[in-house]
Amino acid sequence: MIVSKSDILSIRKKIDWDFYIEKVKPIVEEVKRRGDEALIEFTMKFDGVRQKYLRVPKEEIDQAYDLVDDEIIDALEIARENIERFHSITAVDRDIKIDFGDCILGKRYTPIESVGVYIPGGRASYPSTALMAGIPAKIAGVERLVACTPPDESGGVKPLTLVACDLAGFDEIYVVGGAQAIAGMAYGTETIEPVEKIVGPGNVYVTAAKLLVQKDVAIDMPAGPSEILIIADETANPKYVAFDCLAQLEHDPNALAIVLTTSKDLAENVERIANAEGGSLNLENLKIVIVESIDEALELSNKIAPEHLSIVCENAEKLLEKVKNAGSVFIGEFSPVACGDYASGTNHILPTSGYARIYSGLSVETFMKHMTYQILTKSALNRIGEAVIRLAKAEGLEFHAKSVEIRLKEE
Ligand code: HSO
Ligand code: ZN
Repeated sequence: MIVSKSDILSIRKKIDWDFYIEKVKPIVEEVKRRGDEALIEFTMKFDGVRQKYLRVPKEEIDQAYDLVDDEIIDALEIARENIERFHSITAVDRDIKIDFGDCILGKRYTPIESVGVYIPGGRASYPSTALMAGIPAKIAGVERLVACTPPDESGGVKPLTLVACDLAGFDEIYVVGGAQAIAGMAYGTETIEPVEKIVGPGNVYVTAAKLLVQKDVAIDMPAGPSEILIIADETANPKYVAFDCLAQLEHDPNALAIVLTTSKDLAENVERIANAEGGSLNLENLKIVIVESIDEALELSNKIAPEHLSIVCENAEKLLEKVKNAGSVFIGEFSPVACGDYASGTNHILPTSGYARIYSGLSVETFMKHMTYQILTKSALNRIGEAVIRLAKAEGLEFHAKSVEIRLKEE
């Protein structure tokens, strides 16, 4: 649908998080109180099955390899290799130790010890998500990597998801989904030891539960429906643009695809192809806007802060430096978002709903934190001691001042 510029900025539906947080509160409380029993009850209530087991046994994971097509395992291996390569090289978890002459100051990174990953089931069941979360976590050095995923019809986990989790390096896999899974990972039950950080996409209930437990554990970012924004000029191939939009829309009836183009021809062609090919999708959420210039498109895009930004126009790479807010950028006609979704090597767990203004996608750093340290010599103490004393006294903190004074006095 071709829409106006003014409409495009208010296109996203606002989610009332307080409403969903209230809904999941009793679930989280119940899991906190009754542990495994509550996990089983909520699973029967919401998923309509009883789990075969809460933790997937090792033999089941080993057997899963025989149940998955070898070609799919090969594809997972290719994806793993590329994700591992990119994430290892781009990890900025480098310890720094600076010698300032009279003192040494440094920064040291350490992994978060235990992390839980929510891997959605049902319509949005993606084994690829296990790779995207697990691989950077293991590169970071996370010791205990836990996955929670809702049960399938048989009360277990699909072999493909098990293989993906295993290839990604998960240490424990639990069959539980929804808000109850988040509560289980945050507070622990008889079977699940609590974790320190919870990451991964999920539906509104999962996300609301993450927002609720974040006073006690770290989380990555709130997740909303998937989005793509494509900036295109008359050189773009309308078929490629249309199919990238359809690929995004197939994620969810609420997924969003926006095309900002300087070409009326391209706009009409994309609309025509999308209508002809994407009949089963919610094409209401394909929004095409004709803009005056690529600069105007970039300005709008920066305001929207899309999860995926695709740039298909002349000098596309040059425009990267003008992009301020986006989860992941796809440049040129041979860079479909689907490649980043699976196998080029970048991450597909990205900020949606405009959160790209303040959050980044998952990376090795997501699973680390850093500490600073210092080694001061007496001469460093002489250099800054007086300033410390003065500031401490100005703040009325006598003992802060004294702790330095006594050292300065001692020769
Ligand atoms: N586009 C999704 C990720 C995904 N696509 C998984 C296919 N499988 C959110 O970035
Ligand atoms: Zn996708």
